[in-house]
Amino acid sequence: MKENSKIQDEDSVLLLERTKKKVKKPGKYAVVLLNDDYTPRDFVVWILQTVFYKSTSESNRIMLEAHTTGKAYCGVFSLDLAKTMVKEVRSLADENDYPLECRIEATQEE
Ligand code: TYC
Repeated sequence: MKENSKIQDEDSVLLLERTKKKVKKPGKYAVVLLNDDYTPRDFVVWILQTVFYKSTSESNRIMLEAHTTGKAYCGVFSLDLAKTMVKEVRSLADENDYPLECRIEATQEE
């Protein structure tokens, strides 16, 4: 069927039928870890293992990337999960008096 094909209904009203429905894919949300000068490296590695379930070597790699470039991606999640992880990182950092920060970045995957 043609897109926007016109269909006449019983009441002779012309209806415009959209045949191609635009389906918006659910957004994906990246959690990004930010560098700072005070949080110990070991703590950042522990956060990556505990909150993001990363292996020791992957945790070290991500920590070093944030340390050297200023930020590093921890993964892509649903918005709910990304929010929960950011909250978890903040509360663990607060409990330990570290200024470790992370944020959510919206991505739109094809
Ligand atoms: N830059 C910190 C230090 O030298 C370590 C660190 C790494 C902190 C990564 C935050 O996201 C971070 N102690």
